[in-house]
Amino acid sequence: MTITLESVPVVDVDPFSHEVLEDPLPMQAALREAGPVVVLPRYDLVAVARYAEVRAALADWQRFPSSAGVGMSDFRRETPWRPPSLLLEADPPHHDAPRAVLSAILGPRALRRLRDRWFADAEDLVAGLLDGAGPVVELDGMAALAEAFPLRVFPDAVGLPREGRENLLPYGDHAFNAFGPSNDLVAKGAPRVAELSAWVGSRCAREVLADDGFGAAIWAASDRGDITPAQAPLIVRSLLTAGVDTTVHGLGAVLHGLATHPDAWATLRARPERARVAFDEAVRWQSPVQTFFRTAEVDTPIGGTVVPADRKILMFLGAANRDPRHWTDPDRFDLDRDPSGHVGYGMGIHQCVGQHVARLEGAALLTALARRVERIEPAASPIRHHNNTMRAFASLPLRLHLA
Ligand code: HEM
Ligand code: OVM
Repeated sequence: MTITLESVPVVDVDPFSHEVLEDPLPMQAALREAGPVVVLPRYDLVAVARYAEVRAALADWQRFPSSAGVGMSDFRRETPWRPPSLLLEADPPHHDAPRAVLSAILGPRALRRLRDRWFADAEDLVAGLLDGAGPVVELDGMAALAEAFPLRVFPDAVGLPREGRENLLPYGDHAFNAFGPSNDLVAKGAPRVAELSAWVGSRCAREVLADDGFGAAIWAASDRGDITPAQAPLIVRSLLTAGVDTTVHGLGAVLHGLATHPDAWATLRARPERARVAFDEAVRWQSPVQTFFRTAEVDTPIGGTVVPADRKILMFLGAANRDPRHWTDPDRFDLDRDPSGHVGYGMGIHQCVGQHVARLEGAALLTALARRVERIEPAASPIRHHNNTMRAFASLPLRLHLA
């Protein structure tokens, strides 16, 4: 039996309101409980919040393509705020070559040459904060660690010149807001969009990029004919858009998890090789990227309901990652669980191509901290940063008891 959209549960919630962005968990539970498919009348949207349906839709790029945009805006009817991403906002066959090029450049094999340097950089960052201090150090985990570390290693790895790096976080923040509705968060970013876009665009050129970074490797792929020279700068742009804010808030998530779960910190201290699992569990638990949209290509059933062709579908990755139908004790940050299969990096052909970079940053920073910190606890309540797509922190006050 199939149900039409007219008879699915209606949930009158604005997922992009400040109230929900401050704490999305009650809304996520309500959406999961309402049914496998719900309608959000506020934006006349179809939404999916259960693990099975989110995962299945993400895996079905033929019926749920990305080229109409993975935000609320329908690129078939509205002009995107910037030229679409050649990865995120593309379908096969156009998606294939850019994806293959970035997968090789950001894959585990290619990252091996960065590992030692990033681990040493993390030790150095932590030493700068802790040497000569103690036995107790208070700091803002966002500014001092979660932002400082990616900004120290990632732009260098891309081969970006120093000038203007302070633009990276504001640009990424706006890009992630722009997947949502044109609300106050988008309006807040609007005055700087032209300036930030011009800066990012200028940094994608071959001449400004160091000759040994990810950026140069993308341009080298165009020399080989794997991609065209016209595609290269847009693929560099993907790194500059998706590569910084994501790991900043991923690191914020894992620091928050470890500070609020002393048993998890004890496990990490005893077994620092668990750092990667800790980071992945944090990506499941907080889901730094909360949502992405798809568009139905044809009338397609989801959980027994036919979603009509051309409808935008809001996929709640964060809700799926806490669905009790799939996860045991989903709200618990737990280093003893196997978080694999979570959809915090997506699933299918668009699954995060930068996930090995993100994990390496997580492993490096956590390993350095675990060496020197006996105990970590919240020094005050975290302050959330509201973004239409990211679950983010503005500040994360921490108290570190040195080993
Ligand atoms: C794709 C999350 C880090 C670059 C994605 C997707 C998610 C995601 C959910 C899937 C989008 C979709 O299905 O529509 C995250 C999270 C990160 C992270 C949670 C950190 C914890 C990074 C980093 C980079 C990056 C460090 C770059 C170095 C990309 C790109 C895509 C992508 C280029 C598009 C891939 C494609 O469409 O084939 N990411 N990401 N991400 N991510 Fe990440
Ligand atoms: C991109 C991209 C990929 C993933 C996330 C994202 C702003 C952007 O290719 O530009 O968010």
